[in-house]
Formats: sequence, structure tokens, C-alpha cells
Amino acid sequence: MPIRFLTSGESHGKCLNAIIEGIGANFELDFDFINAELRARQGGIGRGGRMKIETDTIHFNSGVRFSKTTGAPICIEINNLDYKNWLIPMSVERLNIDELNNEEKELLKSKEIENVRPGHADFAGAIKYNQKDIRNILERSSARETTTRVALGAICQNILKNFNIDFTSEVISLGGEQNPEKFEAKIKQAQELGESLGGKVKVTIKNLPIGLGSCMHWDKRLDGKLAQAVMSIPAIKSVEIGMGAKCSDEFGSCVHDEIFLDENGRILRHTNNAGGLEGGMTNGEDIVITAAMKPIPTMKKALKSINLNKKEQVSAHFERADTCAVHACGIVAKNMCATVILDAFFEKFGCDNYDEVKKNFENNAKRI
Ligand code: EPS
Repeated sequence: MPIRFLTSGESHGKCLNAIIEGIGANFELDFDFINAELRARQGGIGRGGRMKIETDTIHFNSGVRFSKTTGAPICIEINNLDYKNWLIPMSVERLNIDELNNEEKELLKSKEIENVRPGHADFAGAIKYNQKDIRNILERSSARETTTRVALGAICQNILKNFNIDFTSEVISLGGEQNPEKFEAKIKQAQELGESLGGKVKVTIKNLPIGLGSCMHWDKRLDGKLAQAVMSIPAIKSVEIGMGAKCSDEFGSCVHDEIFLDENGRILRHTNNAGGLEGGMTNGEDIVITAAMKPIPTMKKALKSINLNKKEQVSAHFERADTCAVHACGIVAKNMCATVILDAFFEKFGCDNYDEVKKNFENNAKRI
């Protein structure tokens, strides 16, 4: 496990931060590429008002000099531009509530939340962390946190580009609709009804070397690591690799990808039902992952719920939200996969510095 990372930050707090460790030295980073990934996460149809306020941009606090990694832990920061509107309710600097004047106290009170949203972290989180104000839960459990994951994943993608490894994501269905031309209408319908929508995304990873991951132990299997990384994205309810759940309905001969040799003796497959992974290792075919996202739990058409403090039946809390964030989910999934792939790549080819990794990669390619 050469790479590990931690994120911090609340949705309406001052900023989002992350530290990634294990990236070796002399990898050139393209800041424009990383920022383009951040912008892509902000986009897609069905996004709410917040994305008009933010221009997510990466700032490096350590680990990079003159756009090259130094091998030191990389600390990044992304400002929440909306913080200026939440200065009092989300203040991290004031020590004591008594410092606030009456107007400020009222503002703070107006942002307190007691009515939990079914489907969100509110209920279990408030009980687990013993919080009367559910804002202390939702601010951290908000999918805004995925901004930092995209920034880190984009750094990983950036490094893997040197080895021609390529990541894409696409929305393959939205609220059950598979025709992209009908997506807008589906969103509009949901908005009119005060509803929200989920969908399915597909991540494709191309030009992978054979043998990333391992068949030797459960926690080294790459399929398991990728599934965990994608499943950890807020609102994801299923992850499938290649043919996915459908393979359990078919005969083996309809599932397994036969292996051929072409006229030049090169290994060749005509199908990729395995989604690029056999025995927990890359087999040289594209990795194909699909993930299903549930509808966002914050809805104008509020569901029945409870006030956790007063133990009263109420309507769930509603605050500005996206109608659908499935496009963003694809961008996050692709970048989460990039963190896992780079980790496995460094495990196989070393990670101390660019030249060494490149040499090891090229030697391996020659052998195969
Ligand atoms: C998000 C920012 C949030 C939400 C969304 C994700 O902004 P705000 O709460 O200020 O509108 O748009 O959060 C959720 C979907 C959620 O359930 O918490 C973002 O940057 O992706």
C-alpha cells in the first residue's frame, strides 16, 4: 500500500484539505488538468445553486516545487467560496458562543437542524456522535467532500498518463432513462415534483499493464479494492465489474472470455465480460466498472421523519440541494479508481522517483 490519503473539511466550512503520502519524486503535475477534473465534478445536469457559487481550484501547500513532486507528503487545499456566507454558523475561529451578538446567535440558531432526512447520514450520525445539532453530521457527510477525492485522483491520473493509462466516465442511465436525449426532461420532471434522481455511471480504464493487484491474498485483490473505493462514494448502492451481476444467470461458456492468438502471435480476446480483472489482477483488457447511485436524500417533497431531540413526527429537513448529481458521481468514481490503480502501479513498479518507475515499467513491458 504505497499510497494513503486523508481528507478533511466541511461543506460550508472554510476550506477542504487533503494529504496524500507515497507519491514519489519528479512527477510533473499539470495543474490545468487537475482543475479541469474539479470543474467536471461541478458540472452535469441537475446540479443545484451551490455550483454557481464555487470555482473549485487546487492549491498546493506542500510536496510540490515548480510543478514537480518532491516525494514529500502532498497537502492540498480547495477553498469553499460559500464560506463567506456561513461565517457565523460554521465559524472555526470563535472560541465561545457567548462572543456572538444577538443577531449572530439568531443566525446560528437558524442553521441548526433537528429533523433528520431519511437516506442521509443524519439519523445514524446524530445518534453515534451524540449531536443535538445535526449540522455537525451533515456538514462532513455532504458529498462536497468528494471535491478533495477528485483533486487527489486527478494527481494520480496525471502520473498514470506518463504510462498511457487512461480513465473515462460516462452516465449510462439517469432515473432509469437510458437515452441521454431524454435526461433533461427527466430532471425537469423531478424538479417540478420536488423529487430527486439517481442513475448509473460507467468507468473505463484503458492501457493497463497485466498483473496489477494480486491473487495471493484477499486484501491484495484489485477488484476488491476498486469496489471499496467506488462503494465509498456517497449514495452508491452497487458496484459491478464487467458483466457484473448478470454473469450469475448464464452458463460459464457465455461468461468467460476466450483467449486467442492473432497471426503475429499476440494474445487476443473478443469479449471482456471479466471487466479487465481475473483472479484479482489486471489481465490487460480495459477495466470496466458500473456503479448505481441512489437519488439524493435532500428533497423539496420532504419525506416523513422525526425531530430527533423533541421525538416528534415531522417532515424531513430541506436545504438547497442538487436534483441529480450522477454526472459528478462518474467523475468521482473515475478519480477514486485512479487512486487505487496508482497504488497498485507503484506496488508493482516502485514509487521513489519517476526515472526508476519508468525503467521498471519499460523492463516489464519488454518481458511480456
Ligand atoms: C456538493 C455541495 C453541496 C450539495 C451536495 C454536494 O452544496 P450545498 O449543500 O451548499 O447545496 O450540493 O451535497 C449533497 C448532495 C448532499 O447530500 O450533501 C458538492 O460540492 O458536490
